[in-house]
Amino acid sequence: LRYLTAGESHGPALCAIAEGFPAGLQVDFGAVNDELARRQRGYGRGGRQQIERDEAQFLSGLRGGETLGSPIAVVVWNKDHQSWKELVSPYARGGRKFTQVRPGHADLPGALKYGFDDARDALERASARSTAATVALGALARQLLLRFGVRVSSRVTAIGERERKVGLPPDAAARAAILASDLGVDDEAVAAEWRALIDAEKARGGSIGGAFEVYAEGLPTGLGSYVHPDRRLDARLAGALCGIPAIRAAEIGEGTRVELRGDAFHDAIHHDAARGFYRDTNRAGGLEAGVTNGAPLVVRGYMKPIPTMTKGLATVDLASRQATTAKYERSDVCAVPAAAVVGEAVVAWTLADALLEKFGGDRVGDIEQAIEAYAARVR
Ligand code: EPS
Repeated sequence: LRYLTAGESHGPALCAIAEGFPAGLQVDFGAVNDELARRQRGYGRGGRQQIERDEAQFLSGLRGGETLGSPIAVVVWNKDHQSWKELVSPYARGGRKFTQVRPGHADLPGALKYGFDDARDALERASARSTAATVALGALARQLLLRFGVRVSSRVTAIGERERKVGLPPDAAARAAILASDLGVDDEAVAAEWRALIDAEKARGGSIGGAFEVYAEGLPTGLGSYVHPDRRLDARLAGALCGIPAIRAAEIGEGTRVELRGDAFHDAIHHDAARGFYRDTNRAGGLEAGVTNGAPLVVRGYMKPIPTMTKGLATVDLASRQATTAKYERSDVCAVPAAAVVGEAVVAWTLADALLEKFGGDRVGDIEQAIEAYAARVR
């Protein structure tokens, strides 16, 4: 299973092609668009989300809503392109050059690497707007996983200095609360605190980061492998999370709890006939040696504050090499709730890939049978 995305933030569209998706999945298009809408929400977002109403338009790989095993192409059109079509398009280039490069964004390293005198040539692609395409594909992976009883969810666990790690997938009531929350959290008191932090940051002219947990319940034991570093599912998940713009760290389970000793850290193993092998604790986050162990997957992504701020940081002008302040362009003060939705998408994709590797990937019904036979063996 593999995919590519393409598109610029203010270009005509974001698009993606997925290859290796199995045949026989009836896709719920409404649920795909629900994921796109979730990605657009969140307290602290900027003006762009008022302009867009992201919708996935599928071009290939399905017939009558059912996947065919052939490449799936999907487009999310940029409404805002109407205002930018003379500035950013394969056919037009315009506007003032962007030279007051923002520390923390792709502006300077991108311009130097590719030889641009206008940082827009880098920043348009580097923008997290590209994650709309990722989420459209992630929504397919999530539906595929659900078909095999695997549910992916998330919650925001930190905004700024207020971290509240949970480490447990939300139950049905908590999931509903998280979906309804503008901060992706099932605790309104915490959300109120976080809103105040975001408001204060907006007033300062700054930006604020945070963290989120992504969960997957119902995973079969044995996805991923320990036999080689690039087959370890923990490494693949960390790579997927750190591939999201602004994500600077990933944690598997309680992986950063370096103060715990071995006997307090590892999850004792039990067995009974009804449940098979199980653990009462889950500090491993559902992964041992890069392999799923049947416990819920728990991974965390940490997002740095967005580099675009009304309070421009000290920088150097790309053209004159003179000291200046960074240019401000419309942006978000906080996009952590959106990053959590993208986190779900990339985790779902990575898990779907690992699942197809283990159980084969042509047709949904074949995979289902393979999973059942395997589940009986490992019990
Ligand atoms: C984004 C759209 C962008 C930004 C944001 C993500 O729209 P615009 O640049 O038109 O405001 O709001 O991009 C960034 C945070 C960034 O640093 O580039 C989106 O749809 O997610």
